[in-house]
Amino acid sequence: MKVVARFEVPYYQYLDENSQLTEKLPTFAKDADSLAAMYRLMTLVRLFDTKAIALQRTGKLGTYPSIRGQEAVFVGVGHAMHKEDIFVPYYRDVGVVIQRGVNLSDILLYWGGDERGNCYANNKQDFPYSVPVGSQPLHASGAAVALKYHKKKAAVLTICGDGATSQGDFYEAMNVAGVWKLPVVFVVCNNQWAISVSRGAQTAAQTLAQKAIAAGIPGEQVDGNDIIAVHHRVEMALKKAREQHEPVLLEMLCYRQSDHTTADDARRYEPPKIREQEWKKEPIMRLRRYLEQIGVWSEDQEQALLAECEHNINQTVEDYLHTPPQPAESMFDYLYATLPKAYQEQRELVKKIGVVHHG
Ligand SMILES: Cc1ncc(C[n+]2csc(CCOP(=O)(O)OP(=O)(O)O)c2C)c(N)n1
Ligand SMILES: [Mg+2]
Repeated sequence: MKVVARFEVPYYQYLDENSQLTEKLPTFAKDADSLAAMYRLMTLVRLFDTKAIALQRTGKLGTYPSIRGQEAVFVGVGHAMHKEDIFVPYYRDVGVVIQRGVNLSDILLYWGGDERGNCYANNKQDFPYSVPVGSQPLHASGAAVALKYHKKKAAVLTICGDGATSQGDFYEAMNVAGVWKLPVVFVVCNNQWAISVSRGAQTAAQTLAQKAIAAGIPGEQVDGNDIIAVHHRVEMALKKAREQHEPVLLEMLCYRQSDHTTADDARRYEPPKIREQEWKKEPIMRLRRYLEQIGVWSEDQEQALLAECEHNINQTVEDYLHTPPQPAESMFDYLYATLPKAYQEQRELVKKIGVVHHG
């Protein structure tokens, strides 16, 4: 017997759960303003998330998937992307899309059941939210083919969950990215759950990052609660994708500090105490303590930020609640470029009955 190949999966962390540096900081993180900007965004996302759940609980929003505890993954990714890159989201990506010109009120509109919220006014190049699990990596590889064909100096980035990595689509997307050398970055938000299916029940693979190896591309694990690590690895990955057409898979380790969506009740399957233990690693307090240590954040700034976020979110909710609803037949208008005949008849029928759709 001889060994024909060996593979390694690196793990990246800069700021540990006690807000101590574990490595020399990457260049971007020496800019305290940049870190403070990400801190502000994570805080906004968390408060928005809390408000969205309250809206759903009071009957003013449809089913909503929380990003509580996973803010660093999404805000870090969004902050590292360039404007000309293309983003292919799944459904937890508020922290990215708000950095790509999407209004918070559009996000509420979408989760209120109004597809106009998914037709971003200020961003025509990114893909809309997509709920089918595992569809996003394939779309991303497809978009990357287009970028390469047009010789654009840009990359595609997509995010999916840990559960999605069990789908054949996920492997197919990475395989084609590897063999055709596509400018694409695959990010997995490993929040340890696919609804009620735990990470351990999902796959026997030791890491999700190693799934890249079969496709001939590198895979890395990243502390997804450390926004410095998230930002840095995404920044490096995008640079390689843009300049050398080298795809990569980044597995972001974090924890879902919520039910799967507002339609779920995790008490039925989540072992007790895990959430509390994982909370010690959560990303926002971790960065805040670090910013305080280096003297760029204070209690006064914190209070001012909370007031500013509250004001913005209240305004957003007002905008959302005062958006005139679409007529009921609009439900037929967003799936097909040309509506098949059978649906045309149904559309006319709904129009005649005149039901009004209330978000
Ligand atoms: C193709 C498909 N199958 C099933 C579902 C139902 N579903 C919605 S989310 C989800 C779990 C996804 O888990 P994961 O990929 O880990 O992402 P997370 O929601 O945890 O971020 C499932 C099974 C779906 N949306 N699409
Ligand atoms: Mg998951």
